[in-house]
Amino acid sequence: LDEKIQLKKRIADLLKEKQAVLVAHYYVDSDLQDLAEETGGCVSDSLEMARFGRDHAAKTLIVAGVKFMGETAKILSPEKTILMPDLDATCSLDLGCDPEEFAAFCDAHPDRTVVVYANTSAAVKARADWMVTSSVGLDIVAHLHAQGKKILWAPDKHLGGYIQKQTGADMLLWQGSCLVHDEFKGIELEILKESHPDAKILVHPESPAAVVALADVVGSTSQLINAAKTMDAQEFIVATDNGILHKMQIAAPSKKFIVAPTAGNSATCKSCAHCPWMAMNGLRNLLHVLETGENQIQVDPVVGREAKRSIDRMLDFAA
Ligand code: CIZ
Ligand code: SF4
Repeated sequence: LDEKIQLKKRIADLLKEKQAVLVAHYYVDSDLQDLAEETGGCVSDSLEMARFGRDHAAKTLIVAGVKFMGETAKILSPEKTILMPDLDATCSLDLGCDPEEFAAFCDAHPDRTVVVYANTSAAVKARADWMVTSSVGLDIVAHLHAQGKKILWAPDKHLGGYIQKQTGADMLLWQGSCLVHDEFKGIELEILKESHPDAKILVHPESPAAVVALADVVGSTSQLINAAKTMDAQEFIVATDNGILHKMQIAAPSKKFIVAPTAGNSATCKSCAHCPWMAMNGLRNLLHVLETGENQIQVDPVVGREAKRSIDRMLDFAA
């Protein structure tokens, strides 16, 4: 414990000295989330992380999250130095959407407006017309659908399927998935709900349709935290990465939060439903990159400029 306090103190001092700010995702370790808040950084979803980093005066952003978040920060702020605690922290959605295969898919469907989720590489964003996050994806697709546009969606099939159902838009879906959310199971959730009849079910739409169907609230991480705070219930079952429980518990200290069941795990599993790549972010490797300046995120400037168009469209829409 003492060591943790010392590490945090050293990191806080270095952040100041290097005019750096820490931007952390809700899914990373609670120590990093707390540190980001204590040092004037932010803890948020990928949309707010991108906005905060872009608008902050710091020369250096430390992005505690996964690779696409660091890349998005670099694309929006090419003049800033972007460091990440571990450059191997990636995402199954990003890995499952190879830029060349994706470009071929787009080329085969030139009549469709290309909408991609934030969880993709810079090259995939560069090929897209729009980038969206889960907090605005539904509104943007509804907007495009109202204009009579047909959509090519990538990479998350569950999120795409959910948006398709909600909006009625014509959507052709890439078949990617998040390895964390894909593990939530409808049947186990139904059984758990039977023993917690008053609990409200909060679901991120990267989860399978059978899980989404049982939800009281479907939403992005920020929307789910807000629901945890404002809904009139004492108990919640949460189907998203368990890192989010830290923020939910702070937002609603008297309420009880349970992680939704995953395949082969009991209802009370505390360590399941956690992204292995988010978990690569820790105090030690964060301190190391601050001390050494290692692990800089680079994005090819031409690719970055192309990707920025699709990101800016979303930011302008959501403004
Ligand atoms: O699952 C993720 O990686 C999410 C929810 C990212 C985000 O939009 O904050
Ligand atoms: Fe990707 Fe899923 Fe991890 Fe989010 S939780 S970074 S979508 S693998």
